[in-house]
Amino acid sequence: MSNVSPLQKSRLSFKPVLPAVLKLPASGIALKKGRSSQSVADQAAIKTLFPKTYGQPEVSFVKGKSSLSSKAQKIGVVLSGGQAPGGHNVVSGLFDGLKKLNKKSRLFGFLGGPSGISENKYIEITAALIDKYRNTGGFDIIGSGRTKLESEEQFQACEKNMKALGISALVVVGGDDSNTNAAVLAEYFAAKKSAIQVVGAPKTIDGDLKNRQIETSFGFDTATKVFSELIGNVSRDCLSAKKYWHFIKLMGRSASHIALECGLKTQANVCLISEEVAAKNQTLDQVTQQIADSVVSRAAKGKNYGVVLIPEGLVEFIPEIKALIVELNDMLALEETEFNSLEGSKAKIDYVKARLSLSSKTAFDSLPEEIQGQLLADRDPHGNVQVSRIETEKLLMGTVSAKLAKWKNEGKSNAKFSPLPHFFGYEGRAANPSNFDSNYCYALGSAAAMLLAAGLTGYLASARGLLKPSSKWIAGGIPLTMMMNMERRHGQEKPVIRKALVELEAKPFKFFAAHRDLWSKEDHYLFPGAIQYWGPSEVADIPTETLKLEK
Ligand code: FBP
Repeated sequence: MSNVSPLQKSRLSFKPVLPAVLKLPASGIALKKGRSSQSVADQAAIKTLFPKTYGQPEVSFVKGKSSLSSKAQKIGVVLSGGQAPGGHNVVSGLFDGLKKLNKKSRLFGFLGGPSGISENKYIEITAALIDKYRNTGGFDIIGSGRTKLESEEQFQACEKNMKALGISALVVVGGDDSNTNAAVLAEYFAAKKSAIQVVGAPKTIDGDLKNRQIETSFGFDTATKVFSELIGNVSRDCLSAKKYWHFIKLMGRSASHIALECGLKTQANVCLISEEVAAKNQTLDQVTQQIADSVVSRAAKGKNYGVVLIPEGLVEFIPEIKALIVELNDMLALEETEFNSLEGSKAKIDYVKARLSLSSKTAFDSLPEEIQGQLLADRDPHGNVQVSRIETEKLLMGTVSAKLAKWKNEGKSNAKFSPLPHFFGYEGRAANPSNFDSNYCYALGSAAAMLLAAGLTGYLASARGLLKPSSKWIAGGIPLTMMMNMERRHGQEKPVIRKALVELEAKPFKFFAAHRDLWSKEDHYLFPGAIQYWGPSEVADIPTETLKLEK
């Protein structure tokens, strides 16, 4: 028996279509520079922290006389953070781009994420190796990790290891936090007059690394297609069995882009948007009421079933829980050693209860013990609560059940309610990339190779005009500092790439808001089905609803 499935075999031979300019011989690719840039906010602070890399211009590649270096180079690449479909194509696009510039150039992959650089764990990425991973999902070619590189010692170790290998540039494939690290590293190397360049690629299924210059992060397209297929299947099951309410938590960390995209694609009965909850200052009770209202109004029509989509980060946006989390984050950062020395969940819960402000203690006390424990679980290396570990779907199943029981006692409703929890996240993160993500990632990798050949550092590779066929995309680079602002992390103000949350004034949310009442009361489910790789363009190249509506 073969060790690859027929689909795997076929995807390995798929040839991504590059933006036309990147298909030209390297001697015909010129660099076009825009105006000097400004950070998205806190300009003075960011400029002071990034004196060498602040203010660089946006750049794009155009047909013309090349100023790209074709010197043979050794380049490092690292995959950072959560998996996102298409990561392997960033590596293959980078590999092919480097070889196009000079056949003698070599690519090294640091193993297991950023710690691979500081700990000197790497492999050489050869043609034979990359050919096994083209157009495949996952990050398994070199693995990934969430170690944050931030100390002077780590930077020195990275520099020493890369110099020993003869590496002149590093490509960081990561989300907002990892690319913030990339910006800091680029500045560090530039300030030390070290010749090591750093370029990033915008990765994350969460869709929150986007802005006026970056239209979407890679992986969002595929992951939301996988989740929407599953949600569509669950909705069809609802229509058939007519007996369950499915509470589906969807990955996405703080931002609700994934929930909104899946809501638009499947027209589920309820789709919560954390950013709206925050804007309306909705309490947990009000969020509960919104779902319970849908249960009751559907029950009145004999529909004792439904689908609720819950963004992973919801709890961080419910005002009383948000304030609680901010307090907990600061407390756990400042009192880390003492807190970590406590044995068992009960001792930890008692410890924080004794130290919380009155309002946060009230919010904490209102939560079931399981959720309390989840809120105290380890922070990620960037100091964030790991929202994937908080079972918000179960929390809401409980609060909705309680509200319906209360209404029953009061004689207000007798709705049948049988809820089931789901969490879709890991199911979509390592999926075979869609045609869009295959092309997008390959273009990003290729653009990264050209940015390095142009001698640039502190940039994020970009491809724009994404609703057009990939041959028409504009490839280039965006200065990392342009996307930065100051935010509170680990109890301190830090320069970070600004996370893009769902904008309530933008078209995707407005379209959703205009239709959700109907979707809540009636059965207007859509069944997107599995990702298609062949067939008519309207099914094989279907863009995200978010991108379509935004444009
Ligand atoms: P990135 O931000 O690194 O792309 O990760 C995205 C994500 O999939 C989130 O949606 C989720 O909250 C988190 O990773 C889960 O992290 P882990 O893999 O550590 O469980």
